[in-house]
Amino acid sequence: MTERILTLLCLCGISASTANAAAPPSVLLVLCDDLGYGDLGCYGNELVKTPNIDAFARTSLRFTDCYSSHPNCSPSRTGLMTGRTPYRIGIHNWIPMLSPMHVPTSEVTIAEVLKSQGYDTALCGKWHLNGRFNLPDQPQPGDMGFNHWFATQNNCLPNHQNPYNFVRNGIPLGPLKGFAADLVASEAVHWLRSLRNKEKPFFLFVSFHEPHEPIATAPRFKDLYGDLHESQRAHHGNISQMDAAFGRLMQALKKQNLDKETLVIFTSDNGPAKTSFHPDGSAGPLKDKKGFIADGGIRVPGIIHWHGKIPMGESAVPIIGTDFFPTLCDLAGARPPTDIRLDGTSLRPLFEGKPLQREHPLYWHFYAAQGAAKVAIREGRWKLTAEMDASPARDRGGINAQDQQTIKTAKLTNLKLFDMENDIAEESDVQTSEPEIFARLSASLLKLYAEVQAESPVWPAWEFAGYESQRIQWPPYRGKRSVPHRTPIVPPVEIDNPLIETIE
Ligand SMILES: [Ca+2]
Repeated sequence: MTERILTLLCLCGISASTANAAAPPSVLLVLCDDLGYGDLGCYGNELVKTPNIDAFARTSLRFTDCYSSHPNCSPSRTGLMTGRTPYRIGIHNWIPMLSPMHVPTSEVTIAEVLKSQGYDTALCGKWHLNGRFNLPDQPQPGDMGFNHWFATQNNCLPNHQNPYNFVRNGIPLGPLKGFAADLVASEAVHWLRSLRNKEKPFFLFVSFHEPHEPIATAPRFKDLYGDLHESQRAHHGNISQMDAAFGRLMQALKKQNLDKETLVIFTSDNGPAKTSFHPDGSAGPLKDKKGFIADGGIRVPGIIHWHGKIPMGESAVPIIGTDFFPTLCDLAGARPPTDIRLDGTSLRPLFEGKPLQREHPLYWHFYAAQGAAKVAIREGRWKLTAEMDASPARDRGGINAQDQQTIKTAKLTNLKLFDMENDIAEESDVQTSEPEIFARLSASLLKLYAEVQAESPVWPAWEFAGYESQRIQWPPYRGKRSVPHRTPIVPPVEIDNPLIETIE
C-alpha cells in the first residue's frame, strides 16, 4: 500500500514532505449518522445519488478500510472526539436523553486541543455525548471546546422536517422551518461567513443527522427515486438531501477562498441501520449492519482532502475514528495529552507517503452488540473477534447494574480470526491455518481488553425514560407495509431560524 501512496504522490506532483512543512490547516470535519459503507456512489452504490460527495472523493484520498470506533452513535462520537476507545470513558452504548451517561470534562476533545492552539471552533448538528443535554449538571458542547454550537442531543424531533429541539449556545430555538441537513449546513455556512474569528484558523464540526431515523425527506429529493417504494424514496432521498447540503458546505469554502487551506474529513459514525421502516441502507459487501462488531457495523466511508498537501487516490490502509484526534493534534502542532491513554495514531505518515506504524491494533468493544462477537481488533489484513462469556445485555436503553458488573468482569471466549483481504464478509475462521498470527493477535486482544475493562467506569443504574420515542413522528409505512399513524407530542408553532438565511 505504501508503494501505491508513493506513486500517487508522484503523480500528483506532491513532495513527500509537503504535509510536514505546511502551516496548521483549518479543519472541516463532516460526520454522517448511520451512513453505510455501501451508501455512496463513490463506494459502489449504483442507485443512491450523491454527486457532491462523489466529486469531492475524486480529488481526495478515499479510504477503503476506514472504521468508526464503535457500531453505534454515542460511543463512536466519543472515540472521534477524544481519540480514545469509548469503553475507556464509560460510553457503553447510545445515550438516551436524561441518562447519567456522559463524556466528562476530564476527557480532552479535538475542539479543546485546537482551541488551545488558537483555533476558533464550532459544532453544527448532532452532539450525543451526554444525556442531560443543555441541563446544568453535565458538560455541554460549550464546555468541551466549542465556542459556537447549534446542536441536538441525539436525533431531530419529531423528525428531520421542521425540528424543534435545536439549541444554540444554550438557548433552545423552538421549531425551525426546513429540513435538518439544510438547517445544519446553513448554520455552518453562516458561522464560516459571519461569526467566526477570521484572524484564526477554524475547526468546524458538521454532524449531520442523516440518514438516521426518524427521517424526513423533501419531495425534490424523494423524486430522484421515481416510483420506488415510499420507504426507499425517503431513505435514498435523505442521503441525497445530505449530499446537497455537503455541496453547499464545499461551495461556501470556495466562495470564501478557504477551499485550498482547509483540511476536510468526511466520514460516518457507524454502519447502516436497516430498520423495519427503512431496510434499504447498504453495507456493500460487508457482513451485518449497525450494532454489530462485524465490518457492516463499523466500516464506513472515509474521505480526506487537503489541497496540494494530501495525495488524491485510494488507500487500503485500515484507519479508525480514534485516529483523527492525534492526526489533528499533529497537524496543528499540538502535543497530545500525555496523562491519558490514546488509542488512535496520527495519519500524517500516510499523507507523506510513509508507512503507518501503530502501537496497538484497531480495537472495538461493545457488550450490547448484536450477534455473538462483542470485541474485535484489526491489524493489517487480519481481524480477530471474541465473544464475552456472559449473559446477553439486559437493557439496551437504560443502565442495568448487572450489565455494569458484567462490563467490569466478563472474560473473553470463542476467538475467531478472519482474513479481510480474501474474506471481506467474515465467513471463514482461519485460526487453524494461521496459528502464529492467531496466537499473536489473541495475546494482543486479551491485553487490550483487560486494559480497557480495568479503565472503564461504572454508572449508577438508570431506568430508560423513553423521552425521544414519545416525541418521534414516524412515517405511515413500515418497510413495504402500512402502519397506523401515531401522533407524537409536537409543539404547534413553526418559526424561521432568526439568525440564518431562508432555506427555500
Ligand atoms: Ca449513528
